[in-house]
Amino acid sequence: PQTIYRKDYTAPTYLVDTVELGFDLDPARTIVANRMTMRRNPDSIRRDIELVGEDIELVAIRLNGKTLDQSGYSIDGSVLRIPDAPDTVTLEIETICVPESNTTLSGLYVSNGNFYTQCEAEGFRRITWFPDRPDVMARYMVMLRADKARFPVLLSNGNLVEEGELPGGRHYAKWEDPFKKPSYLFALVAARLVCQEEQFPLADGRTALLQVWVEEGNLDKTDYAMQSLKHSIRWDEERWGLELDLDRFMIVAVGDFNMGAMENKGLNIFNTKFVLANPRVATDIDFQGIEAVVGHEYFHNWTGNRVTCRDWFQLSLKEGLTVFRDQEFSADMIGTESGRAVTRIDQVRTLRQAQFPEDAGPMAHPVRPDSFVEINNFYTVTVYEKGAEVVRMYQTLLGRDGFRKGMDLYFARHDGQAVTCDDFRMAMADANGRDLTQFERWYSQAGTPIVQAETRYIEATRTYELRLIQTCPATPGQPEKLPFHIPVAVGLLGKDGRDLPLTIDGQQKGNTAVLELTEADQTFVFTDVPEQPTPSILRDFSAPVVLRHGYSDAELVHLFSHDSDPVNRWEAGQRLAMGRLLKLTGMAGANSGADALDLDDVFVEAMRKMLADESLDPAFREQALLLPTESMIADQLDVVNPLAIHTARQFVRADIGARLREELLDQYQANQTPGEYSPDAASTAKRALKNLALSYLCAAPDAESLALAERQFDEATNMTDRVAALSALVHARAPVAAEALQRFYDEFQGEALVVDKWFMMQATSSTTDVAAVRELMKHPAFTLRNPNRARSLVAAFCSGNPVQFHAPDGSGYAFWAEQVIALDALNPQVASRLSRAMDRWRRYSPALQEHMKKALQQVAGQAKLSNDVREVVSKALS
Ligand code: DPP
Ligand code: ZN
Repeated sequence: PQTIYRKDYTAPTYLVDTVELGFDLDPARTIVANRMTMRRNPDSIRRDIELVGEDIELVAIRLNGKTLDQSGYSIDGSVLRIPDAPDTVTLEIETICVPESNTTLSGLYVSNGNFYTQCEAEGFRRITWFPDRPDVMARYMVMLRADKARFPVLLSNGNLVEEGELPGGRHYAKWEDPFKKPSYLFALVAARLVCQEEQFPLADGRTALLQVWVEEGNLDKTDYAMQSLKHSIRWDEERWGLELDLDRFMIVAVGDFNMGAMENKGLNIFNTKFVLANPRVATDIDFQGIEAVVGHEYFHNWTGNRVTCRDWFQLSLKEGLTVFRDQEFSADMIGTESGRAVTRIDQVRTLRQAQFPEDAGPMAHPVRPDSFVEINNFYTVTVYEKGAEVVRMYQTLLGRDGFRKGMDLYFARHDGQAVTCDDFRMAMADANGRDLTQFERWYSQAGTPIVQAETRYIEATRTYELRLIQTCPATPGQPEKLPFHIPVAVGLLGKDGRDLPLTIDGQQKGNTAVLELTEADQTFVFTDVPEQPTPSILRDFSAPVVLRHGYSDAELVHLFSHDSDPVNRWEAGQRLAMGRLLKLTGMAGANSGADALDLDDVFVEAMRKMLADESLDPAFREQALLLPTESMIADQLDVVNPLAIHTARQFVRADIGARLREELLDQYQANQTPGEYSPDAASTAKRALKNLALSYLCAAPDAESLALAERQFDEATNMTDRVAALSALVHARAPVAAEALQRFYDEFQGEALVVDKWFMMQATSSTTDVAAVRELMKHPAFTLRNPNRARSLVAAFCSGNPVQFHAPDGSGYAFWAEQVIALDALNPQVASRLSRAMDRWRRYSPALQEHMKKALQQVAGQAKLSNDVREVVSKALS
């Protein structure tokens, strides 16, 4: 496969002004007629018309009305070239595709008998020949024709301009999108669907028609998506002054979908997982996910669609920015300071759980990658979540107002354009009169920077020195790194736990100072410091780095009890926990068992105090009591022993469960949410703490705790409580677990998203071994063809069940290889995600490595393999 480099970017040879698309939709044979008006791009050095196409049959091609025979064009792989074309042309192309056999879910495909499209990143070329690249922006007119009985609803981007009947039981609809857009934002839906709709007033006095389309039978699950959409529209108006630019905005839910959702102009297509919800079938986390993703896709209308990416290397331009926007939206929707802090803590957990490992593994890449084989492999936590951190750092450095000025300038300069990450950075710099040259390294250098902090208090001069030393580990292709521009937010706690007012260079900095670390080694001096303080460094997680500092337990307990910055308060607890978990992991590895393990009082008492502190938001207490995950622990170790990690973590959970039993029971009772279910932040927080208490109680499973879980399972009136109870029973290996699982399945077998939960819960239970997963795969409800289902069992096992996946005999890895190969034949994107489960294989014991390498080689040795999977496994092996 061919590697594509960012440095090789060249402008398109021809620009497209208008596209008229005609679809004669038939699952077995869809005819696509494409008429483009094109003109030569004065900025291009090459002269041929260049189009790309994939898996489509070319029927005819006409240039300015004249049919081209084979001497008029050439096809080389996926590229079609027409030499010697005039400066302006009308190009007409007729092609045929077969949606019903398109299992890749990219391009035009059929799901449950209905037509949908997915064109990002390069799916449009599977529909017609086109300059399928984001810097070609055109106006689209779309005519859809289909059988009326089977496909009563015909949708595309923009506005409906005409619809009517056709002979033979067919009908048509004509759609026109008033905005020019890149081809990846094209969409159509032809389906038997129903919708919830309403007219919604916009800030400028117009109204827009909002619709949420679902399959019949799901109309009782669309309220929350609709409400989230309205909140999103309002929030974008209020926080950023950005308005909906269309008269109509549609969300369509589809059960077979590779990603979470897609921001097609005016016609967002969503994985059902991020639309369908009611209390009976969806958990609090599902509701939060819907709000975030509805917001995310809606916010793309400005950050992505109106201003789009010049090329796919710039993906984070829209994704990092839009994730940042959806994060801010979710935080604002909660509205409280503590709620905002909890969303921030969640973001930090995601980074540590998924992005830091990516940045330290074979697929490490900069936020703006320099090369790729398959762009679909770069829809990553680095581009998305680290990209969002990079955007957040602008706001930290420039302040909220400065950041807004930068956003305004960005839109003023680039509305309607396809631009780069540099353009965004320049808008931020210019709007604020700042030099952000060095900041560019956040886009170009991969790897998680490490900031080492050393401190010194000089009593005689009442000064406090904070020395910060930054380094960044080597990553593939980048052996050496230059210093980053890192905002480090710092506070100093006095002995009474209160913030000391800060003075640097004679300037008052309040309680938190944002230091700008730009050198490899830099010392900051605080003056007028009355006593030896405890430093609270990297408040609010002000940069995506690893902070190292030799904190004593006493200092950590002090921070955990008092830090006014909730993120660092939480962080102190994580550090206390991680220290214990690492020590216990070492012991469990050496003794191969939990027998000799022991947990100290300092830690247990700190947790006890936190748990019972009713002055704190339950959501914060839940976060503070959550231990670092097994993968976060693994990330700290040179040689990973999954069983020892699991044993150590389970021991800590059980020990907390036993020793804090009274307090856990108290909180379990105190945080009940009787009455009608509501997914609001306060109720969600209570359920989270209550169910965390339940899971701790069941980690040291005594009969009473299991009875509590069983009762909760029986009496639950919402999915959050039901699934929490079931999960506690399953993970505790309770005698009733099997029967409860069966009852759960029987009750919810008609709800695909709940069946996914049912599979996932079993896949991630440490009692489920490979043989049991194979057994589950024979269940009539299982299929590899549906991405959600494949992820819920196969991927969940490979990525979320470390003990069984890493079974010493290598059976987990053999299973992985088999499934990657099977999935790749159906859906390379889903297969490629699964193939990432082996990313960190070099961190395991030599015996495990041997097995893992064999499995990787087995996949790499397949004659027929997608570029997607080949890129991942060859990078892992290289
Ligand atoms: N649908 C994906 C997202 O919104 C890709 N754009 O992030
Ligand atoms: Zn996005």
